[in-house]
Amino acid sequence: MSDSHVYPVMPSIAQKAHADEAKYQALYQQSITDPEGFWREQGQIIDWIKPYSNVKHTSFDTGHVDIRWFEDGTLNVAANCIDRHLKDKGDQIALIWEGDDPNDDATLTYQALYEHVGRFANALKAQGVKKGDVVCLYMPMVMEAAIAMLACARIGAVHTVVFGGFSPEALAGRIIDSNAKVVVTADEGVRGGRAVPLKQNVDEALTHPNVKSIEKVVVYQRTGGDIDWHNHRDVWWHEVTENASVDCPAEEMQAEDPLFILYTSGSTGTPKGVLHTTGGYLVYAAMTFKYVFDYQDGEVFWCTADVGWITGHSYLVYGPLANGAKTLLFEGVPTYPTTARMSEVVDKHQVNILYTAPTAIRALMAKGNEAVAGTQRNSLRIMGSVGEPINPEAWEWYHSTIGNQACPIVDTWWQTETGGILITPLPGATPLKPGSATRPFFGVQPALVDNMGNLLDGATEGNLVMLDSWPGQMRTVFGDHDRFEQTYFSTFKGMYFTGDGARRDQDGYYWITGRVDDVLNISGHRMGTAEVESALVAFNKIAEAAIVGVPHDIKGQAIYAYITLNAGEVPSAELHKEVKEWVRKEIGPIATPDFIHWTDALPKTRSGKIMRRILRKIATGETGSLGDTSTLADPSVVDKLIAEKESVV
Ligand code: 6R9
Repeated sequence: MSDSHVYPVMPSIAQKAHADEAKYQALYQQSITDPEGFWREQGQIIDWIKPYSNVKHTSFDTGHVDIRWFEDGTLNVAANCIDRHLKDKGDQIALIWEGDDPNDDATLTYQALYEHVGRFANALKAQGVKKGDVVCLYMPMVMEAAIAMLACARIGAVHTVVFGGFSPEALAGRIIDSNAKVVVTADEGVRGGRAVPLKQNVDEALTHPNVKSIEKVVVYQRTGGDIDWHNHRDVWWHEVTENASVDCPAEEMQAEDPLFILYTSGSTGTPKGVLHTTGGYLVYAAMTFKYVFDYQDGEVFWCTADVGWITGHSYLVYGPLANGAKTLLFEGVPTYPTTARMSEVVDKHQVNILYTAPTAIRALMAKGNEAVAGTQRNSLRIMGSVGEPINPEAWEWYHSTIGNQACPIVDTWWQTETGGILITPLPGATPLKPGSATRPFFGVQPALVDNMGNLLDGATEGNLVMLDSWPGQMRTVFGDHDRFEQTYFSTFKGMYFTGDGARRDQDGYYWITGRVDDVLNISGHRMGTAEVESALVAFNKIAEAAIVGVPHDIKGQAIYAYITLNAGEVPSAELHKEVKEWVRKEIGPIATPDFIHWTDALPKTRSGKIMRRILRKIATGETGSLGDTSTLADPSVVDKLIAEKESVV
């Protein structure tokens, strides 16, 4: 990479930043040579009820994976995100809400947030929720989503947020696995001018024969649209909070008590319940928020992610509020009602820090200057990117067009499993290279290994692993510790395997190349090929299916589905539609196949394994480099597939 592509640190940013280069180097060194001492100090970024004496107790040894941080300390997350700011910031804004309709907005001060959370926490208790119970949140992007998360944290209940775009079937699966006692939802959500039937989806999910744990459904009235009502089970948010006391003591939690479960897709099986705990998660979310976004008192921070994803947990709610920040929650989509909506919101609320995803940036870039029409965006100081690799063109456009060439871009690499950002620039410390997530955050030890697990030195490419733990790391797969070990610690012994590949350049910068397992990244959303395949084969006309990802200009990746029908069924435009509808219903719109390739036979080895490598090449048209096909049970299927590709839509 030539120097012309390096953006040096801006002196104006470095001057007042929480960390400049010298400080980054010093703190990073300390964090690696003396992790105990480093985190003992940094753990003070939050308030503890009972101070910790043990800092780090972690093992990545297969068979004995055990991760504990600040183990003997106690604290409450909601008290850290709200109560401790009341004295100095009670009348300052905590939450800014921007509705789907540009005329709808609202704010809550820290004092008002305290009251709302207290009331809802008491309401949850009155509905029978106790410390340790799981509460499922299936919410639109309204302030009540954040309030409900914090109310759970306040009383020691474990929340599991399910993205409002998931289907009743997917919601049911998560309720069953987590054994949730209560669902909190809204009558309808609103996105891009359209209503999303959340309550109806909950009703449908709860008819699933294996959903047995739900006792109550709390419904927030967002639109007043028509919904079915079940008197024995359903209660209105406004009714249960009406007479509830504001006063709700914050439960004293152990550092390793669960805070939340968040389901995410992997390369095999059903989505995994990623479990995060209380102390380490909050320390890590708070600290990364402060340093990565260089948050300065009074600034407005806008993370465009939905609360249904980890980014919404760590950088819409917990990280910002733990720092006493002003955090903006947006109900809508970046291009509604106008292409310039994102820029308009930046101007309207004078956003200082904007955190969004490459897929949104590429969608706006495709519209050119329309995306900034009539806006200034002069309030912006720092911009971030997350969710997938950002291509240098999109980076440059984001930098010049949205950011007026005035803002450093932090390309933050991390995962649901990591709880917070692991590889990232720091605005006041790191020279930027468009397309590179750059260097590790404090306490993070990335490494690259070959397929045998040998550590690779210097400028090279390989599988991205972590050699040691950090406080925000997931602790287990909910209810299945073996699966946790199998998934993350068995591929390369003694190391956490991320599932991503990466390149490291001569300056030690990391360039994430994407997943090396069977996980797709569609518009920054993770989707396991196995998950989509099992939804497809559950359709009564489908015999077999294989999914691969193909490059897509805006979404990053698109879903290409190879489908074999049952005997007697014939492909048709009608069936094409039916199949897509089916997947939307089974998982949700984000899993809908973009291309369907009807075929009679998939390329299989003699032992019956589908050779995805070949399917990937055929789907992307790289048929000149198919590699060895001699191990196929029937090599002639390859020519057939190539010929069929002509008619794929
Ligand atoms: C936070 C989040 C995790 C996967 C991860 C990787 C991809 C995320 C990235 C990135 C390149 C970045 N990913 N950030 N790839 N550069 N800055 O997205 O969590 O939904 O669990 O996805 O997303 O492939 O493994 P999650």
